[in-house]
Amino acid sequence: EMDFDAVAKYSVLHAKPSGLTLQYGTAGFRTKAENLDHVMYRMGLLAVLRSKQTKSTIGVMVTASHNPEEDNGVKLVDPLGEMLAPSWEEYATCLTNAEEQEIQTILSDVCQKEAVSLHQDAFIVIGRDTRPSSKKLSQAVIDGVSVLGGQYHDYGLVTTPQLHYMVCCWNTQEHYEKATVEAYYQKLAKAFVELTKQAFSPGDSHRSLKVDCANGIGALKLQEMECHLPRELLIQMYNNGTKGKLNHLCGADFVKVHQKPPQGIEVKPNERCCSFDGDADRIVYFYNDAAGHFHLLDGDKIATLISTFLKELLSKVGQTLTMAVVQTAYANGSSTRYLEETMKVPVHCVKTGVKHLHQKAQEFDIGVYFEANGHGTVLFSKAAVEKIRHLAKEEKDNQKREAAKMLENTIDLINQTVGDAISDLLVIEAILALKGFTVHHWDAMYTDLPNRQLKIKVADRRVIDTADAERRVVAPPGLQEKIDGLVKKYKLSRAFVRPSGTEDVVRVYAEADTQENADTLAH
Ligand code: 16G
Ligand code: ZN
Repeated sequence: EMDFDAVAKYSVLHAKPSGLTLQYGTAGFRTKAENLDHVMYRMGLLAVLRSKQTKSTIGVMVTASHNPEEDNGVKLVDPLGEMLAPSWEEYATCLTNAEEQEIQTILSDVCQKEAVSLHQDAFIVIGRDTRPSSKKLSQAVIDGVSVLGGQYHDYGLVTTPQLHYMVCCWNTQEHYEKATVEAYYQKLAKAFVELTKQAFSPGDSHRSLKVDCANGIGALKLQEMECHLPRELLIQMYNNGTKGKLNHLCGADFVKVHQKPPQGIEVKPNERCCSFDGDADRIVYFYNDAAGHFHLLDGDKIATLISTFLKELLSKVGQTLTMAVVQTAYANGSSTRYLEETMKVPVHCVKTGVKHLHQKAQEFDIGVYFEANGHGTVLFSKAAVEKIRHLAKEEKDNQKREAAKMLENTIDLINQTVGDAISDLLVIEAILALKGFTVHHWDAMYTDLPNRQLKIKVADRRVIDTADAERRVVAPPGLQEKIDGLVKKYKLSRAFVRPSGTEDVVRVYAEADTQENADTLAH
């Protein structure tokens, strides 16, 4: 039975500001922190129902990722560490916007529609980023969980991907004892050391990497990770949150959008640098060349590096596992072309948002997915993992067995639940070390087409409807024809518009043979 009196009593303590409506968007709820207390409480309630329904541990993460420090947000994490199912996103929106007296009815409706058995136990794990508002907001989540009799574990300060990983551990029988942040570091460190065994030889000079931590949680957690890593990898952290403001003039989103280095870090020529975002689920690399020109190595470059590495290993192992790369419309045309034509790796394009990429990537033995903004990971099917683990143990041919072992360590180094800046960093550093690549070698795999992104405020962005993985507009009528007409005027050109899922704007993307043409086309 649900204790409706208690629900009502606590709802008053977490009152909804009047007139406020919010939507569970691509990344959960996100807005000014002061408007989120009731949302947190109600997501605590909903998480309990979802946990009872799935008979699994559910996660609640309090963060607004790359958004300004004054913002905050929340998202629910489903049993295997993946994003919340779409039908439940609707319940989340409905519950969040309900007036206090409607809450009970909505909870009852969800229970009925989803056949939630109320006597089932519920277990919720909670995490938060370093925003000043996060602690109090996560306490509101706990209030919601407790009022419906749910049990919980509060992980406190963790990166978003760490929380996703914990949820997955709790729900996989064999692994639930590994549901600690310490076990996460140990697993990654072990895989990294084994994978890079052949890369670092004694007396080697250090491979150094400068990391811009966006003044966020990534700084704390990378510091903890670093204690477990071999000394050959020298990580220097900047924007660690002791001085600067979260995401302010730094972080992966800043670097990607402004195409320049973050503040707070001195970038010497040809030095390898990278930036995390505010909750450490995104990473992009960058460097300045000898002439002082800035080079960005975004999610597309990362996907290319990783899939090239995996493909080489697969061919050494002599296995015909299916592999594909999943991108969005924002992927640079050069990356798609390089993957398809040079690497002969199939590429699929899906709608923006991690859940769409994740879902598509699950269709292959090995699915590499990255958004250009630096969010991504690699998924290995259960069958592929079993096959690779078996070969790593039993294969008689030495070379094949060694390649299988490297694949096995790569699997263990990757956080398959969601994009993870720390795990992705280690995968990239391992591959670069093994290949003896400098950041310049990596960058030279292909040359990005010049591109431009703009955002435009319109009266109602919802009048724009898209199809074909957001690459074509189907409404309002006539708009696509106009875009086609403009695109035709330039070489190597491509452009699309789509309504943002996180901001009240329309986004414009254009690429062309020169920066000037990309800019003109976008404008
Ligand atoms: C969210 C998405 C991200 C996407 C971005 C697009 C998740 C966890 N995050 O941050 O993948 O790139 O939205 O934002 O799905 P937009 O719709 O405003 O362009
Ligand atoms: Zn993020």
